[in-house]
Amino acid sequence: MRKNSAKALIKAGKPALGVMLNFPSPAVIEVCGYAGLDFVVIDAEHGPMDPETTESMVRAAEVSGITPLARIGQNVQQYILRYLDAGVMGVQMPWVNTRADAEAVIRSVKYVPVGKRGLAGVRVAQYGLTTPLPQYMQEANQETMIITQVETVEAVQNLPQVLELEPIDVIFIGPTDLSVSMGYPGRPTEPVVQAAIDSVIRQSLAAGKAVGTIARDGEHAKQLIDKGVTYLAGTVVTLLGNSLKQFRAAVPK
Ligand code: 3PY
Ligand code: MG
Repeated sequence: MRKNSAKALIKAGKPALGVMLNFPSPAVIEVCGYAGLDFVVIDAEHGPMDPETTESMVRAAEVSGITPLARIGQNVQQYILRYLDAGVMGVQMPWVNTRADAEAVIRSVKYVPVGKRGLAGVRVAQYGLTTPLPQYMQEANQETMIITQVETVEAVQNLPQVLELEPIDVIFIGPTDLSVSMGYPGRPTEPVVQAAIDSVIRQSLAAGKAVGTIARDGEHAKQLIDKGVTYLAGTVVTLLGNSLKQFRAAVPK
């Protein structure tokens, strides 16, 4: 199986800079890869990408050398499996509120003995043509990434139990949904929401887990790195939209 360079950075304690992409464009993934980003999250929670579209987007990631991950809106083994088999190298699962939710993700993403992922000679296994399946399974368990999201009050409360689970690579804080859950809908910069976010960061780092969240822009990414966040996800629509607005503003109508 291919090496997951974004995972290698995170495991080395170095920042990995990527984007969330919530529309189906292999070409945009190539642009992100050639721009030097470390990972792209194909956002099938908020975007329309099915496993077939995802497979084309994964090919674009492989061509341009960026690690493809998928955010998947249903914590269901058979559903997750088809994205993994298409070639995504990790799963970012939203709404992981309990230890049981987190354990279900692990079962779906990892093969035995860690989990219960179903095995076949699928695309990500190079159709079983290049590497014997037992070796491929070991490599896949090593290279795949698990990112679980904390974005509700319940998830914050249950964080200590989730942090005990070794196969989880990154605890990702979803500031927008957390703001809703805390009673400040759409206002993640409220001090009380920020305090909750900081507390999740501190607890996760203390437990030896990497932390991720949304970076609005490069400056914000640097501030987050200062707090110990190493999985930094911009969003293509925000970065592209802001750049286009600046371009527009340079030549007013
Ligand atoms: C949130 O802010 O709720 C997220 O899920 C970020 O992508
Ligand atoms: Mg969310």
